[in-house]
Amino acid sequence: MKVLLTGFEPFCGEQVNPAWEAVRRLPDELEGAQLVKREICVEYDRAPQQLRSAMQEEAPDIVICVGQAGGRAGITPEFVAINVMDAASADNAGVLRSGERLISDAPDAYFSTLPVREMVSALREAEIPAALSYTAGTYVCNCVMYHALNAAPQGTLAGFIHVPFSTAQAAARHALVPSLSLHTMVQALEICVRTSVEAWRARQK
Ligand code: PCA
Repeated sequence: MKVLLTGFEPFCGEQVNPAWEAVRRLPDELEGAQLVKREICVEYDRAPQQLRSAMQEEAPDIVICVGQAGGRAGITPEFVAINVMDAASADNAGVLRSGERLISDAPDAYFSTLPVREMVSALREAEIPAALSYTAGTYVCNCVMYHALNAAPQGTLAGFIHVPFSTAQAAARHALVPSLSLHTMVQALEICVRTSVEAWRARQK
């Protein structure tokens, strides 16, 4: 079986995106599952295309997209993606969106099909701060999560996890912001992959 993981390029003036930095450090195999990793851009128009092409090429059983949520203090699996783009910041192509739907004739929202509650429990069990999040925002992360769920064939688990700033990003700032080490983020993603693989296998029985 195959797990597709995506992480974003840096955005909003940051030098790195801890989401991609953590995703690219994951092993190529975990729990007997092959892990395929892709970096995607922070652009409303191109990011969904990049994700959809990767999903078509790889035909994964599980899709886990990962993004940075600066200011959050732990790992936050996302519960829901909503059909809107609406952010004060422009994307990396300079595009601003204010209230447009992502896909005009598609549902208002999709719930994650990843085992988000089990992920949060397993993360806490491993002493990694984590909480379920009920908003993935209205910027490119929500956009990618929505497209992942819209594109996922029946039986494919898909969803999104936000990670905080890395300690390196936080240390580069004068004001204190919450952060986790990349090492912890990699550990956290491994736990999330394991939990998802278990959930996928349980469904096959
Ligand atoms: N975080 C942004 C977009 C890219 C990323 O890593 C977001 O939360 O929408």
